[in-house]
Amino acid sequence: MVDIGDKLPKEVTSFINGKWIDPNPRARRLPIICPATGESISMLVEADTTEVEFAVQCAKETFRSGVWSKASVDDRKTVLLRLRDLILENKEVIAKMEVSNTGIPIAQAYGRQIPRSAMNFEFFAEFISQSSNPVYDQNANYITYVGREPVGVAGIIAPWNAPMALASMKLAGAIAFGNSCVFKPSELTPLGFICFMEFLSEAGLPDGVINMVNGAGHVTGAAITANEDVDVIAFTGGTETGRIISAEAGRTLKRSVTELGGKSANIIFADADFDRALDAALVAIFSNNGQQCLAGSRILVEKSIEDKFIKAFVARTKKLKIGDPMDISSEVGPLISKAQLDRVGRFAAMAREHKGIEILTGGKLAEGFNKGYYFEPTVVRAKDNKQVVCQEEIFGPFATILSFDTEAEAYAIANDSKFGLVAYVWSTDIRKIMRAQAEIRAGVIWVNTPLVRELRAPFGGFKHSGVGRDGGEWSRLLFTEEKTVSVPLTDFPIPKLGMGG
Ligand code: TXE
Repeated sequence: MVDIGDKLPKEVTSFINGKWIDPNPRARRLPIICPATGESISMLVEADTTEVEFAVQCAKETFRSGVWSKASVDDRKTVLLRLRDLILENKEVIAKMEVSNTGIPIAQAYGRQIPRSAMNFEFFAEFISQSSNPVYDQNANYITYVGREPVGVAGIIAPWNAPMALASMKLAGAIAFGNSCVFKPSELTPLGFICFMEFLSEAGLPDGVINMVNGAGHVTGAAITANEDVDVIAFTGGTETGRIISAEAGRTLKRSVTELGGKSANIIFADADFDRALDAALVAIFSNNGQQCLAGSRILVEKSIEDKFIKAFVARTKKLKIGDPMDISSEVGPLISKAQLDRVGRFAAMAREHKGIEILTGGKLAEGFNKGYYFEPTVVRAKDNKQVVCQEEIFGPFATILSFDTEAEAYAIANDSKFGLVAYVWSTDIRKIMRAQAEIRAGVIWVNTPLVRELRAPFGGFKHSGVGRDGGEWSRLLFTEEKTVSVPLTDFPIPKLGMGG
């Protein structure tokens, strides 16, 4: 067993140009809280605008030096694969750091978060070695090809709900294509990255390619987005923050991709494989403590199976094992923060007071915990999709069940949302499935499956769930500039100007 005690620094500073920055005595300190106890386990030393500027300039100089931006694809691939190996070799310590800081049950950190983080590096290592660029040879006088170059300095701003898995997708994409990065984890969850930063040079990544700055969004994050030398922003987080970041990217003319919230419909038709749909509905809303953008938080059940489904779903929800996230048998851990706990509690209070909503289980703090941010897995039945619990992203272990009579009604409810990230569809009728995927306005449709991430395919949302996509080719579009090069094949006639007498 790894004890993370000796890995936990008293203070977490920024990591710039291959080194931890000495703590600035005048910098603001923010406590890093363990959500299982509510206690502070370390302190974050906030990077101000000057420190962010220093990180950006290091990233820019590293980029200009060509040490990484012009490194061969084979060399970049080797480093990315080594990073994958280091994550897997050190999975125990990374998982524990991450869990101590996020409350994600450790079985899910081992089963999903850490393998996914490693896979992100492997995927982009393979991707860069296999991708090619188009050549246009239709014009007899020219051959025109499209080259690609890294964009420059990528600003990567990450959320707290799946810190390593989500940030590593952006980091791996950015560096695979030769960019340098200034990366800001959520101020709530920097701990998983402590070991990771130390692996960078061990993997052979030159200093200054990945720089990490720590601090609150409106201070450190805003300093990244406002910086004119940051060329591209990759953001995952809340919709309101996405709005601010997109506006700032527009003002400073940098490209950006935003992956935001969701209120995804999980449509279960009467002809579905009931047992699989039930298992998957639980996974889709209760894994990661319900704190995931792709959660199947609105379960739409066909009327004829409604009673049967609700009975089974509620019975299983009541049996979920809530507990210390470090315990391998825990299925639901604490929420990330007191603020998030209060937020989920407010939605439960609203549900309790609303005549059109029935709380079927949960709706209150979990019993048996005298500390930490534990909320009881909650299931409510709503009569009308217009109600707040059906419209807002609650981001907690909180499922809302609605019923429908017809296909048209199911699609109308699914689309009656400002979000459009994911939709789940359960049916054994292929024609119905094809109609569903055509009707539903969401970036990802999962048919008869819970969460699956195909990294080659685009991931992202319609409407308020974000702008842009990532994954294989879409990450390449984000993190590279295209350069169209035309080369003549013949001495075609060039008009002769200035020959007049
Ligand atoms: O996220 P924020 P919050 C949703 C979820 C949650 C809500 C709010 O509904 O309840 O968002 O969560 C940085 N300039 N999701 O407020 O603030 C911030 O420091 C630059 C969905 O905790 O968006 C952090 O690093 N950066 C979701 C990151 O943005 C700024 C994941 C995300 O935090 C900034 C998380 C600013 N002005 C929450 N303000 C998903 N899509 O998976 C904040 N940040």
